[in-house]
Amino acid sequence: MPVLLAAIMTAAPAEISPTLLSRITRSVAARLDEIARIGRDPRGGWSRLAFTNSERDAHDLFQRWGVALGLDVHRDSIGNSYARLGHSTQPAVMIGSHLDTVVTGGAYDGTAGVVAAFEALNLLRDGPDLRHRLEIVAFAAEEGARFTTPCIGSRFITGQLSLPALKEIRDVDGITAYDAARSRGLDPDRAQTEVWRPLDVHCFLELHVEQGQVLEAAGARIGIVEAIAGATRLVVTLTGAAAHSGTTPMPLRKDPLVAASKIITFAEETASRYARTVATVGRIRVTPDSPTTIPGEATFSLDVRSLDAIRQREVSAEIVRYAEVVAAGRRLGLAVRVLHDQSPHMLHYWVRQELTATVASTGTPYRVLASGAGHDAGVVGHLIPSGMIFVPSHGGISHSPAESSDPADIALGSFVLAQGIRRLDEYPLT
Ligand code: HGY
Ligand code: MN
Ligand code: MN
Repeated sequence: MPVLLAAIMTAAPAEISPTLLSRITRSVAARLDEIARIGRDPRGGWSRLAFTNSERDAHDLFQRWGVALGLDVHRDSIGNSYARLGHSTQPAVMIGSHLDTVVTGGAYDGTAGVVAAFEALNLLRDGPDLRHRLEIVAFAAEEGARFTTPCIGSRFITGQLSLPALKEIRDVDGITAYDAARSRGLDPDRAQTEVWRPLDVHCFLELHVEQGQVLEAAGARIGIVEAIAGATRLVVTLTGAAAHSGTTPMPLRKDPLVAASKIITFAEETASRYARTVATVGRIRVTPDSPTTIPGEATFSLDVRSLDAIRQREVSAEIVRYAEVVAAGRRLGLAVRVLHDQSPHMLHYWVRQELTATVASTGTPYRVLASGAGHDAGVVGHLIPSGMIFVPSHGGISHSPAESSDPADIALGSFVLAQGIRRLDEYPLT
């Protein structure tokens, strides 16, 4: 019998003991409480936006956690943080997620994965040495909340986002991601010397809250992710003529906001035709933004996501074509900018298989599922074998102060992550 198959066949089921689960749960809850003190938003939830003080404060806490565990900690020039166990020159098993949030976001999106990584490392350090170096990573600027473009930290450090592109990405105030990073003492110009080299990394694993309801509805406590939805992100600007709201007859108006409302409704109707495609307008701005003035300009974001790469682009194009018709019919100017376009990503088969075998061996109810949300694993996975473990989100709520998950589920996920690392460590890739 081949060695690998023998190893899988003889792997003893490794259920977690109630004592161990409650110990990890207490540690998870304590870490979550500690990081929850950073970036609270008076409007509710948390707003640790990309390249802001609160995101950097969260990375400082990451460094303190690493030092407290005696790990080698460091930060790269775009602000990703690392905590390394051991000095093996072997390729690394990297685990982690992100610490930034959306505006008034939740306490678990990204954070749960970084907390779980520390718990998994703690579990592994007590056992036999791993063949590979174990390294925790917290990516910077994963959310598109500030710059619309997501996963800036992971894309930049894996060579999928260039320095010139970093100087083109702007927030609503016109600040570039490059200047925002430098304003926090980071040095993107130096990153070219730090780009990850695929042969240095054995695999990357990310635990994340599901942000959907599949696990909860199925009564499952662990998800193994097989695919991550793609995203096309546009900014649509309609230009008309600002005018007096009282003296301008309806037929003579050139109102970009009414046109935008028709396009937004069309986007909803179009995406609703397809089960695995969604379209969202999360931000809209009008100028001069005055109650007694017909707007002169309306600008809105459009986020189209799908697990079907062709459908993702077809729906985006259909909405843009409709916008062209509406704008022409109302004698409005129209500008459409594509800020981000990433295809759906299938996570590496052998990593999924090892993670699935791992969770099956623990006797935990699980599901294999797709992710409608984007993740750093979908970026790193373009170069490095990557896998994802989900834990349930209550009510599927996320990107909201009401986002919540059970620390016990995150603890169980940490245990499965640790067991998965041990299996993947043995996987004969390098
Ligand atoms: O927006 C997303 O897909 C993820 O939460 N970054
Ligand atoms: Mn996330
Ligand atoms: Mn998110």
